[in-house]
Amino acid sequence: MRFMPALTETQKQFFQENGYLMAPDAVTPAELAALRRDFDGWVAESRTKTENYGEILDGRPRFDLEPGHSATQPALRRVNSPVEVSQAFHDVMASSRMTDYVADLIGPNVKFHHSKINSKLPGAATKVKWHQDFPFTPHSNDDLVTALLLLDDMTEENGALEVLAGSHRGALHTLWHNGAFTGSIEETVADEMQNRAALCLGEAGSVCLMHTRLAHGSKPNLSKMPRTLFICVYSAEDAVPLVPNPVPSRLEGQIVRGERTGRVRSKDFTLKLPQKPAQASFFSQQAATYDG
Ligand SMILES: O=C(O)CCC(=O)C(=O)O
Repeated sequence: MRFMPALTETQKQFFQENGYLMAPDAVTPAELAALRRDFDGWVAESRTKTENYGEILDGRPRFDLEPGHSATQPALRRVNSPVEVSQAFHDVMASSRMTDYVADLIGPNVKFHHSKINSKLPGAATKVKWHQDFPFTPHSNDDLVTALLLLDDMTEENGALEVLAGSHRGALHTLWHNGAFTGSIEETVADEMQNRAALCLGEAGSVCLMHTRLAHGSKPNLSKMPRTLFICVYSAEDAVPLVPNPVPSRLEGQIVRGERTGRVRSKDFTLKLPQKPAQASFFSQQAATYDG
C-alpha cells in the first residue's frame, strides 16, 4: 500500500531554511527488515574477499572495501547502485514513503539519479570529509535531494552525519585543490564548518533529506554498533545532468513521481566540473591530500 505524501508545512519550511530535514518512518518495518537482510548478506559475502569486487554499469567495482578489511573485521564501506541487485533496495528507492517525502520537496515530477550504501562497520576507520554534493553531480538547476535512509540508529558515537545548517543558501565550494579533484572542501573552511556542525541523529527507518548544496561530512564510527546509510539521489524532472553519473545505472532518469515533461530549467551558477572517481568510490578521491 502506498503512503500519501506526509511532510507537514513546518517540516518543509525547516528544509527550506536549513537545507536538511530528519524525517521519521520513511519506510515500513517490513521494508527496513528486507533492506537489512540484503545488506547483512553482502557483509557476510565481503568476509570472503580481499579486494574490491562486483561490477557496475561502467565496469568499476560494486563493493568497496576499506583498507584493513579482513574476514574477522569486515569493513565493507560502500555498495554502489544496490537498487540494481536487490529488489528491496529498488522498491524503497522507487516507491516508499521516502520517495513521497522527496516529492514533497522537489516534486511533483521527480526522477532518480543514483544510489549507494555508505557503511561504517564497528571498528572501521571510514570517515567522510566535508563537501557539498552538487559539485559532484551538477545539473542545470539545483533542485536535487540526497535522501540518506538510516538502516541503523544514527548516534553521536557511530559516525553520524554532520551538516552545516543553512549552507545550501551560501557559496558553492570548490572540491579542486592544487589541480586535483579531492572531493572535499579546503581544510581550513571545513574545520570552521565542523565547529558549527549539527549532528543528524535518528532511529533506523528515519531519513535525512539533504539539499544538494548543503555542506556535510561525518567522523569514523567509534562504537560497537554499525552505521549504515542507504543513499538515493533524486532530482526535479527538469534538472538535466551536466556530467556523467558518478554511480551510473540503467535506472538513471527513471521517473519515480509525477511525469516526464521533457523541459529543461536552468539556474545561473559557476563551478569547475568534477572528475569521476577512477576507483570504486569517492573515498579514494577524498583520501588524496590537498597537496598530494
Ligand atoms: O556516509 C556519510 O556519512 C555521508 C554521505 C555523504 O556524504 C553523501 O552521500 O554525500
